[in-house]
Amino acid sequence: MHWKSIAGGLFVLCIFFMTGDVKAMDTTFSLQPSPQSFIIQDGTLTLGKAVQLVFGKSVDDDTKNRFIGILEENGMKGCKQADIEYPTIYLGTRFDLLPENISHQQMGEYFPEQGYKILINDKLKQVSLVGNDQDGLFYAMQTFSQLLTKSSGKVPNGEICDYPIIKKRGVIEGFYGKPWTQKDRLDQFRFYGEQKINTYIYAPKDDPYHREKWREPYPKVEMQQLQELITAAEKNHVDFIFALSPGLNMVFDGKAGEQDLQLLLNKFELLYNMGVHSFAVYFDDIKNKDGAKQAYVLNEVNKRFVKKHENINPLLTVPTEYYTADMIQNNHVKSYTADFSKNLSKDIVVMYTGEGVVCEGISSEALQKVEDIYKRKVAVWWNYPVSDYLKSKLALGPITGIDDKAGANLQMFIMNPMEYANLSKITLATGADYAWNPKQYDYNKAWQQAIAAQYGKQAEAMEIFAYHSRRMENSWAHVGLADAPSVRKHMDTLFQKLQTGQDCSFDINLLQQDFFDMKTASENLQTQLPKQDKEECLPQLKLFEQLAEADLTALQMLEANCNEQKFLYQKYRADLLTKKKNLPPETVVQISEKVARSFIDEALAYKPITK
Ligand code: 14T
Repeated sequence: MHWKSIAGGLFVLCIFFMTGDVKAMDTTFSLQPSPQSFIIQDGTLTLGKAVQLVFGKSVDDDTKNRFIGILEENGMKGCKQADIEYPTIYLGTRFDLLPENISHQQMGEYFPEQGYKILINDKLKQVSLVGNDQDGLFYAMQTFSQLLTKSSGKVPNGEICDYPIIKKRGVIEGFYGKPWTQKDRLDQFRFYGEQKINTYIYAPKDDPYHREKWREPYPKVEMQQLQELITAAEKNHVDFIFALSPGLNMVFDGKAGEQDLQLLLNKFELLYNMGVHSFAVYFDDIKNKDGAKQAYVLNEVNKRFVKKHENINPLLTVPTEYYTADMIQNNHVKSYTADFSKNLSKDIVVMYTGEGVVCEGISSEALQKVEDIYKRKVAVWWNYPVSDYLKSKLALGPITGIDDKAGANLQMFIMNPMEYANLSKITLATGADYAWNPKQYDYNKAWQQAIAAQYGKQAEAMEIFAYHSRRMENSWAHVGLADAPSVRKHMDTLFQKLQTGQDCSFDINLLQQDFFDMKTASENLQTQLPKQDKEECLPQLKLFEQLAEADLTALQMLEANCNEQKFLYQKYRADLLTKKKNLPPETVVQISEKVARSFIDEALAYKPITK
């Protein structure tokens, strides 16, 4: 059957493109997450004036409306009639009748979960988006949306064949501090849809009903808000996982123990009835370390709740010893972890954070070690960009350090973000890219793409700012790329040349440019950033500007030193000391502490002219 003959029975819609400026075509189409394969052929299909839409039978109204929304966002307008003259966009899943030029066989005999194909053919004036399942079709739409925006409606002939490597890619609102607002969360879910992030775990440490008052049901208003979130998550193909952290005061024994278990089940039941299909019970950061009893509670929840309901995903947990250095001592599995892992039902999913709470990365050997202890595949709870343990600093770098072999084996990759919802998105977009395709992941490229996509005209300034705020480090936490390594290198070269008496005018110029760029970036961001983004980073932006100014003075001072201009040197030195004194303490606000900030002291310490 010719597919146009079935079109009559399907939803047919005509969309007009509004004419706008046609930008030069970007032939790289830096799509994020990066697709598994994108073959571009000669020729382009111009979706210039109007398109007709043909939806397969399996496509639901939400998906249709979402696609129409995507077209409208790209400056197109719907109209009621179809016209064969116009290019056609077909949307469906493998359960639908497909256009005759894309037989099921051609779509691949085996379609991975959440996979999709996009075919673009200018001769046939046809675009086809076919998902393996509803998620796949949704992701095809998201990819097509990016392509449409980036090509300004002139899409290249070709074929995208795509599917995720890590099947559950997500975010856990699991930090200490001010929980995200309702508005933040709704905005995040839309963003997750766009980034193909499909999991959100509700576990804000400072929501009293999640931890301290876990027994109590949510008041009416909170219930309504949760309902709104659950619905919004579903619309964006995000699995909303509801978590409780009862460990602060849960009773495990006797009648009181049974009562507490029942209260937990009651609370889960309420959320199940609101449409939640995934649940978690967390035991991190508590005093009680009875592994066997914690496992008993989880097994009971599994037996009496998860298994009793249809359509529920495996139960999730995090143990009290949730990082390797805490599970193992002197090469022996500690008793808590031994008891917990031995007793825990095999179908309960265990999350862990790596070698440490906040650590450099995860190798596949390290992952294997934990999987050997737990005798199951484990999930990763990744503590970046979370900043609750180093509140003065923002984590604005890419996800790094988890090797691609480990990644390919993960059944779940979940990031713990900052309490700053908008600024967390830089890292989250890179993590989405990583999890979709760990082998092809390029953290620099992913990071630049994320900033470009999120900050538009301010991208350049944001990249300079974020470049100085990536490393998160204290006595026990070590994660993220170094802050501004290229600037650090310029500084090191300068000092080296100064010391050996070489000509350093070139290096002074390089650094001067660095510092000017920092100052300009900071000024631009302070006036141009959207309100919420600005609020989330204003202290760091102001400090960044102060540091850039102080660094410029430090540079002038070093130059005067070089030229043995004693008077000038003393003047800049006094100026620099004042600027240093006016900096806020590092415990309050912090950025580029080993580069922009330490340059001040390094310059002051460099062979002062005293004579
Ligand atoms: F269970 C976990 F996997 C986990 O990471 N728990 C907390 C988490 O809520 C928090 O956001 C994260 C980063 O600070 O680390 C855990 O909490 C800690 C752990 C510490 F060892 C906070 C401070 C610590 F010193």
